Amino acid sequence: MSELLTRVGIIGDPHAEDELLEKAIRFLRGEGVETLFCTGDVVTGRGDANRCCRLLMDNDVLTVRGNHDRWFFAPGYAEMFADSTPPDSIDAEAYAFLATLPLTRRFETVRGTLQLAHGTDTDDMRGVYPGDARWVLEANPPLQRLYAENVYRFLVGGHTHARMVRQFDHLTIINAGTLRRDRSPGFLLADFAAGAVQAYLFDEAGAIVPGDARPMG
Ligand SMILES: [Mn+2]
Repeated sequence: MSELLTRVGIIGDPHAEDELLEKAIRFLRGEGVETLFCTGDVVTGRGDANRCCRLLMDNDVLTVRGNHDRWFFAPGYAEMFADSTPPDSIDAEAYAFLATLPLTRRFETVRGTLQLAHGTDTDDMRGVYPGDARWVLEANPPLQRLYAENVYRFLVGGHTHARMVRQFDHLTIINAGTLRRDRSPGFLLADFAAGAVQAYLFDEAGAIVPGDARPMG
């Protein structure tokens, strides 16, 4: 049996922000964090997506595929967004990395089983927002399924770019937000032994400052 996870660095949708991704990884490593997660959407953004892939590969960041990483391989992606990642900017190794990202990954923490996904379970377009009311949550089939199956104690997801820790009885959803410069970039350090999630934010100068600390429930 593999070791149970205790402290995990969680990086939300990078969207090609290679400089902030490098800073986040370096900071978390400096804090002694061994396990790093990334919720995907590596491509689409103004920075260097190829370098983001390189950073994720070289630092063994456990990454899942986002909808943008899926669209990258679809016809018409290059014209889909003003900041679509140019396909010819991605080298062969990064291309293979993006092409083989899993949709979800399962881990065991000291506090229970965890799913890493981009959206909610295998639906990479379905996020849970901090303000989702009961009727919205009830109309979210993958969330209802995860809740009913009761296999996972934690869902670490991205997609919404909205940083949050939200608990539904036996299921806690953790979202690290995004690294996009135009969307309050930041990341999380989740301590499953202590039961706390610490946010870190990038200020306007790109320096890392502590944000809220939230209990996991
Ligand atoms: Mn995204």
